[in-house]
Amino acid sequence: MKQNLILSCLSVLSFGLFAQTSNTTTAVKKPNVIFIYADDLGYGDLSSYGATKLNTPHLDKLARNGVRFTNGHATSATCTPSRYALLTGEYPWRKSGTGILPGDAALIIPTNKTTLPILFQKAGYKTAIVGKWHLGLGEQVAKNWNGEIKPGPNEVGFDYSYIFPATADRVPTVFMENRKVVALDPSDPILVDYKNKVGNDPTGKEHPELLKMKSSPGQGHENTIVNGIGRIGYMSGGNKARWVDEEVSTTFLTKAKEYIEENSKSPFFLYFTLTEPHVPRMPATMFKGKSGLGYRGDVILQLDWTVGEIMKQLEESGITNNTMVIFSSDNGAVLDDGYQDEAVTQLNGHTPNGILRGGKYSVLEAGTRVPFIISWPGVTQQKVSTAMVSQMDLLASFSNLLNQPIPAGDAPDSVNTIDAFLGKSDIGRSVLIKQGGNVLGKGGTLGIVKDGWKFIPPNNGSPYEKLVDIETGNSTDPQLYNLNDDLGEKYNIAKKYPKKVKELAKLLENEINKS
Ligand code: NG6
Ligand code: CA
Repeated sequence: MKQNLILSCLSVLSFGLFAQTSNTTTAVKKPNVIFIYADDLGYGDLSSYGATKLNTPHLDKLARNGVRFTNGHATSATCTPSRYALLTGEYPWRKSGTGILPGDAALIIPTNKTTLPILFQKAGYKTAIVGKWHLGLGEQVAKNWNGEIKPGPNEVGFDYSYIFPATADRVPTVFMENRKVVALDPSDPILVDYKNKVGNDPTGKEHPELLKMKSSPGQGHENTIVNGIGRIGYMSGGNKARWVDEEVSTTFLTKAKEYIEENSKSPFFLYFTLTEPHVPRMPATMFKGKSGLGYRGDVILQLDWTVGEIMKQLEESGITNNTMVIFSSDNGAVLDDGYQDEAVTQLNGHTPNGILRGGKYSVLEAGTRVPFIISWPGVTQQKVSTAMVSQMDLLASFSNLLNQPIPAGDAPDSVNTIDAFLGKSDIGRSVLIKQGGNVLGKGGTLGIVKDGWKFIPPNNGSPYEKLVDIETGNSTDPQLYNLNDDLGEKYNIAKKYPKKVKELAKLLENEINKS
């Protein structure tokens, strides 16, 4: 009781604080912060980013009211490493084991370092994750899914978690609330295995006739069938706990809205990580067929609607003006990523990655340059910003904004770019390293950008990922592009500018050796 009183006094005291940003000193309130993370949404997938075949009014409104970045980045071209960097402020390639994780992986986020949510906790915030996790759970691969599983999100800074463990195409296809599977019947325990079949559930390989959405050949989505969809990995039991894909997104939305409503009186940080438009794309029934572009288009419309519902909730809770909403994606777009869902055949001229070259998995721009929007009414400028910003820099930037120092050694690669994030400056990072990947999560070519010049060192990786029909950016030749004039990376000018090549090659090497 006494403690509660002290805590509430403290939070009243800390409600108004002075934050010193790099160029300006401004008195700011502690805003609520909602980070909305799309999964595999490309640079050209929103109408505010030039899409003409899809209309995304809610995200467009957010972009109009805030800062829309044209040079905003995930660190990596796949999910796990981008999310690792966002939460830890460390380039993922500094640490092994940060590639795309299977659904039974152990937690890869250190529990003794400052993470983005821990920073918020220290600044007096309540914190939550609702949505896709994909950073591993527990201490080891072999684990009992029927009891408490830790460490996980609750051990790395989230007071509350309502997640699914990995990706929607991976078992176990269940929700977890604060370390436990939701709606688990103890008499029907869950078993998960990524190597050998467990239990008697039919697999997509043995029974393709049971599938409501066919898997693409050779992409591995042909193991246990859940809700008529073949998954990566094998699972048995937990029948009442298994999700219905059509309800995944609305479940997360409901949980996020509840969280906002319940915490509207205290500053909170909500990490709201949607699965759209990652495979398997299975929109809520009311969105099926709405876009005319197949389910990939439909789930993007649903994603946009979801953002609108969150904005409505902020209005209803009376906290619109004191809430910063950040929207981005963990990597670029892919069409056929494992299921025959008409993403390719119903594309109708839509360009998911806009004018960018490559796509998900690629070190070329479309791998990591993504939609990035920040809106905080009355504080962020209303503008389009060309500042180079990275999701990894949110940690150091919030450290600055909230006047909450980061202990030495933590978040080593995160740079304070708060003025760029708020639209007060057009100068973001000068240097950024980008990480490609391959379809199995291995490898990952690094490229470097400095002041608009981009260099990709020569390497022996495959130049083309046939399974997903995407150029990777790998080449045995050194590649140099001037993104200021050639955002589509059409002209390799390495031969013309050997000095630039040398400078960037050295810089990349130095950055890599820093760890
Ligand atoms: C790949 C999967 C792909 C998708 C991806 C993860 C194959 C051939 N492809 O390994 O379907 O699940 O991993 O996507 O297995 S991510 O956005 O979460 O990184
Ligand atoms: Ca992703």
